[in-house]
Amino acid sequence: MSNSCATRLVVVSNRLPISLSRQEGRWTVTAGSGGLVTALAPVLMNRGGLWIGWAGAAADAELAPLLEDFSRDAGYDLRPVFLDEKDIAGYYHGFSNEIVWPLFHDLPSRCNFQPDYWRSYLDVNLRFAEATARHSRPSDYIWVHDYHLMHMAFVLRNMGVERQCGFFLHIPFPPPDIFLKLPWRGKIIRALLEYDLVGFQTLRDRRNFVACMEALVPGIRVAGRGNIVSIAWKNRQIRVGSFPISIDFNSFAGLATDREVVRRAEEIREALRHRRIILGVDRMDYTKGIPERLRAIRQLFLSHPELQEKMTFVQIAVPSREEIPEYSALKNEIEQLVGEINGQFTRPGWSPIHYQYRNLPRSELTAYYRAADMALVTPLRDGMNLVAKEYCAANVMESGVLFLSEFAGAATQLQKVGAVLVNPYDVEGTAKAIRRACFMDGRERRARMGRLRDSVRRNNIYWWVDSFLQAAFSRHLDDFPQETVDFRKPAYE
Ligand code: ADQ
Repeated sequence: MSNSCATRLVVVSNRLPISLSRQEGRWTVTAGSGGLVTALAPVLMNRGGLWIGWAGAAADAELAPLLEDFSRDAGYDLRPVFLDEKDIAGYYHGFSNEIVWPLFHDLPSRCNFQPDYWRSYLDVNLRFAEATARHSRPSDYIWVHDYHLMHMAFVLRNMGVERQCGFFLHIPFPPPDIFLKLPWRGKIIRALLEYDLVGFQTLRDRRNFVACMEALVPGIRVAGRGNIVSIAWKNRQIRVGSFPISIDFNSFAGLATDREVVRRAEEIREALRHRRIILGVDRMDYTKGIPERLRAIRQLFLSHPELQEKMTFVQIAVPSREEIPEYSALKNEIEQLVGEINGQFTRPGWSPIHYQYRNLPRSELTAYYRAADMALVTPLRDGMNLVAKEYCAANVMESGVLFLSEFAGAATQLQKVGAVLVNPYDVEGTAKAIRRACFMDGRERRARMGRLRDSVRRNNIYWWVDSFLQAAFSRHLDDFPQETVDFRKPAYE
């Protein structure tokens, strides 16, 4: 493997890839477990790279030695950015999650356009830029993640710090008629143009971004077609592309064949008396379409009473952003709907809906994926949606059916290979699609799931990192020295 690439990767994201917990009055640090960490850690580890982000609630003095210990074991460095409660309220809950999140998910009526939030966003982006300037060197490649830090490259350049900078947006980018509602629209678009490469989940997002830019920035020129286009602006070339994110396929598929997970999946099926299981797994968020999905389930049992007692819908929701009033209102709405539907249909020994509001360990979640006959992934709008891909990876028996919202980024890739597309707003249509799938021939189900799994296996998280880095500075993952494992080789399949 080539050792020729001298570029060090510096990842910047809102949160560091760790989780902090306090036990008996002392903080402990463990590695984070998300897909982004799994994909980027080997690259960082083998280059001695760096990750910059907010560490969570611990104080500066307590944190430093913990991060040093973690870095020694992980093989890459962590540098914290410190945020206080005011920052979290204004920049994180405020600008990021009460303005950008709803607006970019096409829900402007949920936005709270408070001017103070914008000032806090700029202030925190400045602090991230200062930390990046302090800890990076000119030859580094800075890869900034997500909507919390859209302004960072702009601030860096204003500080006179020259670095190659790439940005990836994990959520959708809205069309001009939505984006133009943002009071700070011109500033955000111009700030994004300070990156050298801007990556989106889908072609649609990239096109929306280009359309907004054309509406707001006079004098730009767009050249090229296909996945990556080039933009000429003020003597600079900016590249803009689509890079659909994915999961560590082998890790999910491997876990699904683990003896404990197989046993647990069987236990779940037995507990639900071997009825067909339809599964929903989401962060508790109004973009995920959970109430609409529950109404589709109610419609299914109303229109097809013969399916009552034959199927159970399991909804697992992980708590999220509970400090924001919209999220606690959503939780109440969902709990009320679950109560109503269960009250309407429950019979001795059968409840139509099993609802869990908690974070599950990865192995337990995988057991549910394995046990489920169908997955209902029906967000109203989603950048990608990793649950859809995780369900396919864990469906090692290749007998499951994936229902996927046409408004999830994942639909762009998965509709062609076997996902059943639904419009989440169409409660009757979704109920009909579920009923049709109940009678889907076993061969068709296996053919669809086989194709879905092939697609996710090929276009996995390592492929995603590789495509972005290749577009960023013509490097493949293979160009990073790799000493321990070849993480792209299937370990067992
Ligand atoms: P999210 O909005 O968080 O991500 P998603 O892509 O579905 O959405 O990822 C959710 C993750 O949470 C999955 O990995 C899933 O396993 C996990 N999860 C869900 N419920 C859980 C539970 N009860 N217990 C434990 N884990 C649970 C944002 C964007 C997406 C984009 C991703 C990645 O909104 O569109 O796909 O980033 O770019």
